[in-house]
Amino acid sequence: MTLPLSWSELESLADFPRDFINGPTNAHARLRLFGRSESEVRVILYRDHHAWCPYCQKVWLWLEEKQIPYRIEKVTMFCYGTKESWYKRKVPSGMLPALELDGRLITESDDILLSLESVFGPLTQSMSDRRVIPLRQLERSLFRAWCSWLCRSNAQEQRNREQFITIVEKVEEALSQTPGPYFLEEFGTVDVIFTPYVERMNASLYYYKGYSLREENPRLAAWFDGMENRQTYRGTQSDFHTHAHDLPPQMGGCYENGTPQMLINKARVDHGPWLGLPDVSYPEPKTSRTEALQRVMKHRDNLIRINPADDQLFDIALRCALTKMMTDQICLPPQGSDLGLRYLRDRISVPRDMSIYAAKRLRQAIEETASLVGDQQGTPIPVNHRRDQDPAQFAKALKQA
Ligand SMILES: N[C@@H](CCC(=O)N[C@@H](CS)C(=O)NCC(=O)O)C(=O)O
Repeated sequence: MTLPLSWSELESLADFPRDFINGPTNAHARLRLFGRSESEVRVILYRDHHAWCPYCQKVWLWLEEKQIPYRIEKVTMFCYGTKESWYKRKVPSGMLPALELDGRLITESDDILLSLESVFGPLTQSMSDRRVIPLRQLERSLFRAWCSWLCRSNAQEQRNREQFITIVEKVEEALSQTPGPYFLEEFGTVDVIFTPYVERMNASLYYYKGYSLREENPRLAAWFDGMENRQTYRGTQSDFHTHAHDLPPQMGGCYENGTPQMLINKARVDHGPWLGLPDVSYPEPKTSRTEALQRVMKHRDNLIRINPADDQLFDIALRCALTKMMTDQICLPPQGSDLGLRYLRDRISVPRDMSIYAAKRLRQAIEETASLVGDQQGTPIPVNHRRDQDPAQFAKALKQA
């Protein structure tokens, strides 16, 4: 048993310099320049605070791939808080994403991409290319089949599953038309359009239906691997835990089918071990623990303040978990801190807070530390809303600091 490191000792281990503006794709930047000058910015992307909105991910990835200088304004989604009044004046429906291009406001993600490509050129292929249009339609068919399986009650479970798998076979067929991993010869628009929901399908069907999209379909597996070779995708990529719990309020509910495999998968996503889940397959970067530590250090006062546990108790418990993560030494947290630790474990959001491997390392260290003192779980994650993640709460805690 070891004593927890102090905050200053931890600080000295949290050396993880990053350039949010010109470096690799990341969820924290408010400005992206790709080495260009700020005066060249013609675009503002309005996307959601937590990077949960799938249509925002589509536009985000497109801008990153094309390296268009842009500004980012973050907006609250209805499911986790109150829509900013400045945004409602701009977009009365409150819907995301929206984009300003040379001061002109555009909504609807497809219209946004069409406008962007008319000014900056297509991302390899145009949205209206004759080979792209049927693939865009296929993406919508896949989306509808997924919604029917995931979000309707289990009365027609078998039929909905079969319908989904029939469309997945069409996707496999489409992917097999070219030798590389992507939909067409080269990476392009179609891959960006498929990304947000295929990522969410992989996570949600694993968790709610015991079906592993990525493992059961070789072409999709190769496509995911191809996507993960791209820094742009890695920066926007989420994980199973985040999606399993961000989707229910966005989709109006997700139905568990209760099969033995589903129950095993759910337990694994919620309680670990998180390394080895089929939500990522590129090798773990050496910096994952340092990244996790650096992100916690940045927000530590807030994390302690909003945690349901007593501040002093949680301060020690959190340092125990971070000590475990950084040194691999067992560090006994105070009695009764298991609940607060697991509250935090359940609220690490990827890529909002950190990248996928950093989150896995942090969750693992928290869980191993909590399990030394008990098996109390944190307040259950709500399914009808996620106001436990209201960014205003975080901002309020920041002001009080
Ligand atoms: N057809 C629209 C759909 C956009 C959409 O459904 N946006 C959702 C989030 S994914 C939204 O903004 N909902 C309001 C909210 O959640 O605050 C598009 O392609 O942009």
